[in-house]
Amino acid sequence: IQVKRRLDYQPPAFSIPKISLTFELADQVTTVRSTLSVEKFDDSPLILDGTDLELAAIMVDGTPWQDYSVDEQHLTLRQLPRRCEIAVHTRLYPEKNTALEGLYQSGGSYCTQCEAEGFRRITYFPDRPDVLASYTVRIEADKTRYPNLLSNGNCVERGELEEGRHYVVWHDPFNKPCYLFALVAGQFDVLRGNYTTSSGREVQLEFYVDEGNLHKAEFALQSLQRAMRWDEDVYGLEYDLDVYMVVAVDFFNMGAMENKGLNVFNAKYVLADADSATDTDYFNIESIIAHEYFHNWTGNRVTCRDWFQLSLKEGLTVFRDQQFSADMSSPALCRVQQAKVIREQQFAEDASPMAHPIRPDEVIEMNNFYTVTVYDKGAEVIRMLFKMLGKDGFRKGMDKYFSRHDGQAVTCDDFVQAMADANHRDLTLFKRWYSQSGTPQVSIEQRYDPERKKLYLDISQHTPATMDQASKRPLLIPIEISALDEEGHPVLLDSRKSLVLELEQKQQSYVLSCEQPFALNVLRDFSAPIKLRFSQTAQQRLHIALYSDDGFSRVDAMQGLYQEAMIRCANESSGQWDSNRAQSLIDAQRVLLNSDETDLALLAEMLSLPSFETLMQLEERIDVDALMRARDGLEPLLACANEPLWLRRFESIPQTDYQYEPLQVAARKLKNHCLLQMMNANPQQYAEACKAQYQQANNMTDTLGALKAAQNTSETLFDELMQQFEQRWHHAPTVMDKWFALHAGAKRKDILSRIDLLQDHAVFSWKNPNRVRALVGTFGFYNPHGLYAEDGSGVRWLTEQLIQIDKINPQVSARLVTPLLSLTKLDDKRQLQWRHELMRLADQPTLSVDLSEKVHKALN
Ligand code: B3K
Ligand code: ZN
Repeated sequence: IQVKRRLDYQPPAFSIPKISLTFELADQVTTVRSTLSVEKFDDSPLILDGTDLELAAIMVDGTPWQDYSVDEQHLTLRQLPRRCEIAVHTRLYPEKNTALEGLYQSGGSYCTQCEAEGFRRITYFPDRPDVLASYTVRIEADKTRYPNLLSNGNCVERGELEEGRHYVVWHDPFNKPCYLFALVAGQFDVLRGNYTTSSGREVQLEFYVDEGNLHKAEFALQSLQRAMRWDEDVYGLEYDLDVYMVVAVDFFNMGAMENKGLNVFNAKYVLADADSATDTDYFNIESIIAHEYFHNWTGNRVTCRDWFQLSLKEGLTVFRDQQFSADMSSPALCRVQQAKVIREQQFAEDASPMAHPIRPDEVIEMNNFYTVTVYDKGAEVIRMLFKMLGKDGFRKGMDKYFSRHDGQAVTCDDFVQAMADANHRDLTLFKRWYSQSGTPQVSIEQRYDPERKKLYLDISQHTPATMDQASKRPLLIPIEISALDEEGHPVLLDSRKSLVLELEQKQQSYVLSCEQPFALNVLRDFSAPIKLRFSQTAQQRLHIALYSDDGFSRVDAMQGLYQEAMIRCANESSGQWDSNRAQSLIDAQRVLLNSDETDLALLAEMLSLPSFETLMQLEERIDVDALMRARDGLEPLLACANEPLWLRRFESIPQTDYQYEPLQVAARKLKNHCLLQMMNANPQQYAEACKAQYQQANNMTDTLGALKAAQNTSETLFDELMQQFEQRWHHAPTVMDKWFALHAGAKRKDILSRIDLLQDHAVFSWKNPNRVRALVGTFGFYNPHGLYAEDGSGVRWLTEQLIQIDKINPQVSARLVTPLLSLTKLDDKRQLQWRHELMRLADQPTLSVDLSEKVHKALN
């Protein structure tokens, strides 16, 4: 096992300006003929990457070449002339490829996934992002079974071959790294659209979907058109080819892939209609379609020098898709969801053996670093820049970045430098966010002097050691702050409605002039990915929830209230509630339920408890049982206390013709939360209402709303509705994923035997990552009762599945192992159980590199 280090980077000693590839697709075996034009800068041997390839021939400038050697990972060619043409023929077996990396089969079609290092599974090549080449690709296949033959760029030739075969030739005029290569062959229905760029270029938009699914791709097509317009409006970035293709496949390891001009998508992020997709599905489709499109500039035109720089394209592109989603839907709700991801998942990663900076220093398996740290914390780091430089300053920086680096493979430093230069700002200290891992803890102490009308703030920061880095230094942390008076009106701070304090040192004091504030609204807009310690009374928190003009802060204030109460209840009375303890929460919810709040989505968020997974991140060690008891106990308590109000709100939201639009989304969100609370309060009484909603639902959001309301409140109703769901949807595996997930997330004694049974379900398949994630992933990530079962049965079950999955698809097993890595937070007994299971994994004779990197980190 080999560790790669960021600081060991060496530029390539050659260039490959051109590659031409011919794929002969045939049953069982595919032949790949590759011709590389090579220019060497010195006399060292040419080392090409290649994994699991069958080498058939090597020629240099047309004659067979003998001076080479091959091992498991490389083809090394010696004594080559400085300029030459190397032809390499290889054979591969896509049908046997269950890892879904390189060339593989999905359903009846061929497709590829090359990022990060999958191209070496297709042909011998320097599989690194800083080797940019121009690609010409010829695909040959049976014409009836594979009428659609696709690759990157523009189609330049097509024709017939013998024996019912045909061929198509593609040329991509833009130089690209091999991770952006793609090939697809199959039989699809094509939804066509078009787009005219602001400079008048006509672009054909094509969505390739399984036969019969055309109407389900309409929303994705419209999302693409919106994203194309948005990137022109906001960043002045236009599309650069004549055609933009999106292919939806069922077998895919993640969400989607931004291959130049030929995106490959997990079908669940392309296909939607009201009957089968939820509001969240629609949101995700729009945002992922945009994300992959935005990569055309941030990722493809300007790419990464090496994989340690992954956040260069991912953090930035996530930030861009977040901006887009905010413009298309509810900005406040978006921000709330983004903060949730950071607090629930990224903080967990920081606290785990997989802790790493957004620009990692050491990597064994690159696929293990497509993480919430690189992506989402990476986006938060970009967002902080945006906050500090302002909209116009940020845009100037982006313009500079593109004018300097278009067509290049660059580093995170290059990006920050462009931002710094365009704004004449020294960002040296800011760059530390790229090299330091961990979650900063910021504490704020406040004092007000009524005579001088001065607010004194003492702010300190401290980042606890992480498993990858022992010592930490202060960071540049922007903290956005405002204040409210007793009536809920804004109080000016230094004559401004809100301020961004740029904390730079371990400890800093601020003096702000202001009239007597009643409540301070700090970390507005989640202005930094930190944990904040700031003590406030329940009254102050409710005040912010009611009157802040920042949606994130309103929800955050309520979350703070719930969290504090639950943690205290867990620590002081081992999770048992008495009526006093919950009273301020009940009162706050009553005020909110009675308010004339018009943003129903925010209202729903303010009325929802933080997830158990978020609570886990609040303290260094957790009494799982007490905390779970506290959360489980609080839900029905709050539900019962305001029962009539939940019902009234529920009844106030009528069913309408389904549309995916912000107001409707918000109303459904609140309605379904109310239904859940009604069922929490009194399942007998509201079973009929729940059932009625299920049966009358005209959209999947309401269908799922009913199922979730029954999931943990009434086993009989849940089973009855789940049976109906299965009858209606058993023919649609992607929809059945929701059903598998509902089963796997249920809190019930017999959970393990139920999910064991489900593995034999006709629709289930170990080879399909969506199915496996729905069943095994949901259990591991979102069924704390199952996972933390005292006898260790949950974690044992998860381990057994991982052993099996790892033999099929290491990327999937390495992702699903995540819950097993967070053991240090647990009590001694569970730590032992967790360790035992990790050791069991480590002892597997054929553990994948992916899984082994994580397991060994956790055991160290
Ligand atoms: N760039 C791809 C992710 C590739 C993951 C490789 N294991 C999708 C995206 O972030 O847009
Ligand atoms: Zn991306």
